[in-house]
Amino acid sequence: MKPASATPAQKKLAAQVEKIVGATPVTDIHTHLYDPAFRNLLAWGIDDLLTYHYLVAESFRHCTMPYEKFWVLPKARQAELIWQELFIENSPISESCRGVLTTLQALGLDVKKRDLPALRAWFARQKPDEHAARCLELAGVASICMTNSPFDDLERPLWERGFRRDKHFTAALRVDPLLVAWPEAAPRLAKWGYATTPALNQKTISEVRRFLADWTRRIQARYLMVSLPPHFQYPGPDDGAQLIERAVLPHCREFNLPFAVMPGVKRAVNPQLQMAGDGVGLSNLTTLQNLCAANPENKFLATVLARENQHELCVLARKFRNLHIFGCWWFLNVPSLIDETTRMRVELLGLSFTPQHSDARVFDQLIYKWRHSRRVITDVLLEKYSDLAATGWTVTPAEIGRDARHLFGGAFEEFCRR
Ligand code: HDL
Ligand code: ZN
Repeated sequence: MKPASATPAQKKLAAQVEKIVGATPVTDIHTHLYDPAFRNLLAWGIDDLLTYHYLVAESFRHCTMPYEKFWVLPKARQAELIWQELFIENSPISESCRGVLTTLQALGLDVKKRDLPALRAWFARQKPDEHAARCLELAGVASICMTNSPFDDLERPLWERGFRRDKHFTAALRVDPLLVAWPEAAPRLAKWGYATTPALNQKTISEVRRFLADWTRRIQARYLMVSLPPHFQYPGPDDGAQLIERAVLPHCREFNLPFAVMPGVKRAVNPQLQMAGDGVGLSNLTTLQNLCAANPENKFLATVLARENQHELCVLARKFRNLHIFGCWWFLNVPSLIDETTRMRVELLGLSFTPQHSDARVFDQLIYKWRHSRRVITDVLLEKYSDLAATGWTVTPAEIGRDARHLFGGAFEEFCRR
């Protein structure tokens, strides 16, 4: 809608949607952030922002330095290299670069000086807890779901010791090693006291369930989550499919937890990029269809990594009420694809989905990831409400608020409570 030609009613609706959606707090259902108790795992500040693996990948499009030479540099030097390549020698026009600038501007910093030392000095003066609270406020985020893996040697000991939880942080039990690398996972569980063997006999299956139950209780998991390669098949004879069928799904039914599946990742397509080296592949979503159809008592959350899988994912959500789709994940988390995906989802699913999660790894990123997504979601909602108004159906501010709360975590909470 062109503002110049907008009628008074259209201008009033636009102002209402802007204000209400802009002020609706978000439940961020998938991030890689940590409760402040994980102090040494919590990434924040300018050097973590600049060395985010998205920017590492983009900087190697220009940088000719040998990968191994880059990886041995101190983080601050890596950040300086990335700043030089992506911000000084080339305009910071990509979504990841723009995000850094959105965040710095929101924090009240002057980016036009292009003064990295000054930016560093500012962050050095910030107190972590106060800074985190400011980021939550500026991002409009009320609750953050972490990604918690018992297989992470840095994270596991703190959970085993126990700590006082911060009320803003919930947990999700990440089980990739169990499902995509069982032969390596089995001896680790055995070392932790679970009588597991690589052979998936009944004893092993019941011990895997005990492992899942112990960790679900320990972290108070909201859901279980796995990312899957494009070719993953269910049902199937593979260890992963067997463990899903005989351990994960019965566990999720027993604890009434959703199982989040995220197909489409090709891990380490360029291992020299380390965490930045993963790629994307077109998934066979018949796997997800089979999961939903064969397990009507289970609840499934799903997001996909390939743009080309998004339409089929939407149609699957229309077929299965035990499927709740969410987010514009990773390589899809760019304005053009958030717009395309959210528009398609609203047109096919109404409001019965969760349009976004941040996937943030650096605390400050919450600001840009949510400001950029909120902008797109607001514009899509306004257009759809305007279409309704053209039929004579005028949404009320209360209804706009209800819809926004639904999209920003309400639908997810409702799905989890079922
Ligand atoms: O597997 C995942 O949860 C992905 O989100 C990866 O962590 C990926 O590295 C990422 O950070 N994407 O945004
Ligand atoms: Zn993630």
